[in-house]
This record gives sequence, structure tokens and C-alpha cells, in this order.
Amino acid sequence: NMHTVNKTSSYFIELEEKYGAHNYHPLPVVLEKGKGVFVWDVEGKKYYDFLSAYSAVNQGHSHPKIVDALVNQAQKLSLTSRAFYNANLGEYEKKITELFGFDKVLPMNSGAEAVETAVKLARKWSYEVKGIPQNAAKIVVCENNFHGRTTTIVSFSNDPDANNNYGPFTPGFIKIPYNNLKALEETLANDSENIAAFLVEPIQGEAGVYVPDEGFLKSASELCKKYNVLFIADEVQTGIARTGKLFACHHENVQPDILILGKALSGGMYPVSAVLANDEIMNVIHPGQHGSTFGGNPIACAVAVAALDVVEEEKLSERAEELGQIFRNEIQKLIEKTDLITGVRGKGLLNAILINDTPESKTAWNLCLALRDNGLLAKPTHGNIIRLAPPLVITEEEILDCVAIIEKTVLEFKRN
Ligand code: IF1
Repeated sequence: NMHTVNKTSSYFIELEEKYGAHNYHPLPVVLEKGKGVFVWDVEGKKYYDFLSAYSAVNQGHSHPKIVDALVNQAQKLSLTSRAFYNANLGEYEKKITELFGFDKVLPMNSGAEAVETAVKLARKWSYEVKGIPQNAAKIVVCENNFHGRTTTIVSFSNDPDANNNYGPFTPGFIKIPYNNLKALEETLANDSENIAAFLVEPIQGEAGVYVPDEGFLKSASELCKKYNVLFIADEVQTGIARTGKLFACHHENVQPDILILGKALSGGMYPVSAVLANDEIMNVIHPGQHGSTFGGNPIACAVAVAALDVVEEEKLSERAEELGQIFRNEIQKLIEKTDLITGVRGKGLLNAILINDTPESKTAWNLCLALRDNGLLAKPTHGNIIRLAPPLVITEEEILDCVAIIEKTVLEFKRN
């Protein structure tokens, strides 16, 4: 009858436009269902998901093992707060610290909260262990970083969209160019007695999947050791098997002083993040000096245990490594046949293609609309770079099917 609203995509888009803050500009597609590497829109159209919620859904959408963990725990005990102990946290802490190779973990919820935790931890360590004068601690970060959206984190961003009109900013951060050991060495040599830490993404995701030179992470961590500065790896996006190792530092056998995890730590099922460190660092925090209502809650622990089991049981790191090689080789062949794409780069199944147009142009966006029409969802990062990152449970057959979709779309594409 006339009162039954036909719930089309435009119905849902209009609701978000009217009732939701406009803090995103989503690709026009309205998703209703996800399973493995596939998502479906409200009209029932099926797509390959090549964004994986920015690498949170590495285990695939609605993985049955993780869904069961979520549902079973939710029906038992969801939240106690840390005012009391609970029967999930200790075993989760044991599992994650042994798996990643650290003495201790501090459980949080979002990636940004984990980055904030790492900043506080590094500063506190620098005053109480390294002996930096009170409030003089500096943390070195890289230009074009993305570490989250809190006021302190955007204080050390150089992206005007990230921090314009959000001042005043938190002091105590030094920016150096990414992938530049000379700049790091000069900065540390110049002021190491006031420097607490170096915070870096092993691959810069949002900046456009920038992979640093071979050996950068190893040399940077050695420079940090030389100057008694903590090496902090933000693996919120590169961690949990995405780049072909359990976490990206392992490509160079680097064990960071502080490891930050998020996103796929829960398989995209629930907000779970974590900060891992050894006792010398983690033990500077005493009761009452840090926390969060949901940090380490029973559901988060149960879901993260299941999500980490899936990584091991389904050998997602090895799959990402192997299928990533195949994917980049296939895209390289396409690059020879078109002037629309000038390059492909990445590690494991965190890859991006560079579109042959200016960052201000709509070409990458329009190509993503055409990919959507052909059944593959991806979105540009900065202007002319398109991130291509499917769930790690994708099969070789499916990834070749996706290469065919990308090739068809690129070869048919008409710049307007
Ligand atoms: C958005 C970007 C990706 C991250 C790294 C910390 C965080 C992120 C390396 C904070 C989060 C997300 C945030 C999301 C989109 C996405 C993103 F485009 F914003 F930059 F992946 F590249 N460190 N990245 O990538 O984790 O607090 O979000 O859980 O803000 O639009 P969070």
C-alpha cells in the first residue's frame, strides 16, 4: 500500500544526508549484507569488497567462528568494567602477548585510543625511566601520517582536513619526512635527551600505501636503540596478517618497543585495540593512571581470541603474501596495456594503484564508480590513489576474477 516505503538505496542515502553528520563522503552504495569477500547492497546486488573496512575485515565479513564468539559471550556476560576481574581478560592477555612476543598488553577499543595510550606510555616512560625533564618529552612522527582523529593525534598531522580549526594543538611532536633515515638520525642526534619515541606506520596507509625502502624499519629501530628512544609501530592497518606477516615489522625482523593494534584484531566484528610492550615500559602505569569503560571487556576478549585463531588456522599471513604477489604481477600486466594507471604498490594484500591524473581530478573517484557498477567496491585515498585491499580469505580464483573486473573497467573507462 502507499504507506510501505520502498527501501531503495536512495531512501537510505537521503536518511543519512538528513539525519547524520556529514563527516564522510561515501561512495553511493548502500550495503545490507556481508559474507567472506562479498557484500550485497539493498537492491541485492553483489560486490567484491576491496576495502575490507580499511583492513578491519581481514578474516572476511561475518566469519562464523567470530560471530559465534560474539553471540555466545554477549549472552553470557558483556561488560563488567575493570572495577572487577572477569573470566575472559587474563586468557586473552596471555594469548595475545605470547603470539606477538611482548610481556604485557593494555587493552583499549579504537585505534586512536590505542595510539593515545602509546603516546602517554612513551611520555611516562621517558620521564620515569629515561629521565627526560618534566613535560619536555618530544615524540618524532612522519609527515603524511595517519594515526587517528583525536585532538592530540591531529595535532601532529600535516593534513589540513584533519586538523583545520581544531586548535589549540597538543605540543611535543617533531615531524620528519617518511622513509628518511638521514632526517631521523639528525633529529635524534640533535635532541635525543628530550626525545621519548619515534611513532611510525610500517606502511603509510591513508597517505596512499607508501611502502618505505627495504631496511628502513630495521635501521630506524636501530637508530632508536642507539639513542634510547622508543620505536613505536602503529600497525592498526598493517597488522593482523594484512601485509603478508603477522605484523609488518616482521618483514624486517623488527620487534618494536611498543606495538599498536586495532581493526582486524576483532575481524571487524567489534571495536578492539591493543598496546603491547615489555615490563620496563608497561610497568610505569599503575592503578588509576589509565583506562576505559570498555577496554578489555569480555566480548572484546572473546571476539579477539576467535579473530586471532582464524588468522592462524586459515594461514592468512601466508595467503596475503602469496596472493599479493599474484595480484601485483597481474596489475603490472594491465599497466602495460593502459595509460590510466601509472603504477601499483604494496605488500601482501595491502595494495594501491596510481591513477594517471591530478589528485584534484575526479578520475579515481569515477573509476571507483565504474568498478562499483562492475561489482567491485574500492575507494580513492588521496585524490588519484585507489587502495585495493580485499579480505585475506579471498581465493586465488576470486582474486583473478577481480583482476578481470579491474581490467575490464579500466579498458572500457572513458575519462570525462
Ligand atoms: C576514518 C583513514 C585508513 C589507521 C592507523 C590508527 C588509526 C587508523 C594506521 C585509528 C584508522 C581508518 C580511520 C577511518 C578510515 C581509516 C583510514 F583513511 F582514515 F586513514 F585506514 F587509512 N592508525 N584508519 O589507519 O584507528 O580510531 O579509526 O579505530 O577515520 O575515516 P580508529
